[in-house]
Amino acid sequence: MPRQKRVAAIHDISGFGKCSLTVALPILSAAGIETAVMPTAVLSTHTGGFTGYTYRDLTGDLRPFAQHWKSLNLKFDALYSGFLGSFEQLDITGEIFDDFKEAGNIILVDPVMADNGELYKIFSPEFAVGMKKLCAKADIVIPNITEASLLVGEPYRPGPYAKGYIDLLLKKLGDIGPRQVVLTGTFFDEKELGAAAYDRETGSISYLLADRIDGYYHGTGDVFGSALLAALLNNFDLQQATKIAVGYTTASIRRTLAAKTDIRFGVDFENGIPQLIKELKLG
Ligand code: PXL
Repeated sequence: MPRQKRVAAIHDISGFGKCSLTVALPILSAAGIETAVMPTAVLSTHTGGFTGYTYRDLTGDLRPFAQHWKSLNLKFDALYSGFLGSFEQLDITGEIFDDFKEAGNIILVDPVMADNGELYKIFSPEFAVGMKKLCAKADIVIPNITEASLLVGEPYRPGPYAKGYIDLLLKKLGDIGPRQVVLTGTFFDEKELGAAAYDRETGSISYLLADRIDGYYHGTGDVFGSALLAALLNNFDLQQATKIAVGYTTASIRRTLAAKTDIRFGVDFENGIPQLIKELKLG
């Protein structure tokens, strides 16, 4: 039996509306990975389309969490950050990466801050500058196109995209520091949508696309990122892991569309877990 892998997931916990930790924890756990959680904020729902949500910022807890984990001599095969609850958390998360980085472990940053050409209302433009610094410490970054354009200072364009634009974003993101980049929301025509994966060291770029489903569903970036990390930690390479994550996310969206669920409520990723486990060769 190989040693069980362990992840530290640094995201918010939104009580309702399936995203961040309520998605990362079940997916990674189902994939056999021990998942320690460091909540960055506690909300009653995510911020996408709901009003009146509660918001408890946990900035003051992050360093004490990390210090306690350090005192226990905990080691992580991956650190996975997503939605951060305040501007200060960008630097604190960077310090946590420095503390827990080891040869061979993976720092995966999902620079959650924007979508559809716009920064989320709760973030200021300086947040994008701080996020770029955090991405410089990552081994892998997984932005959507809006986040990518903010990080590299290219104008945001709505799709369908020219390959040249996607490849430019990938290369400029690699220049920030991470060896690998996965760009979500990539599409070249109206029929297919998925992700582009780039490895700066080998120079390889691949496009992993699936049939496109209309509509914007909340939390899909977190479903994608969690499945991608689950596959990487189960020893799939970047291209294979991206393919698995695209397939899993698309199937989750398809079930949600068929059920006519409110798009703010998140996607039905749960009923895809048995299939994901098969693809990860765990079942
Ligand atoms: O899925 C990204 C995300 C995570 N957490 C919170 C959010 C969002 C996107 O809006 O609001 C609280």
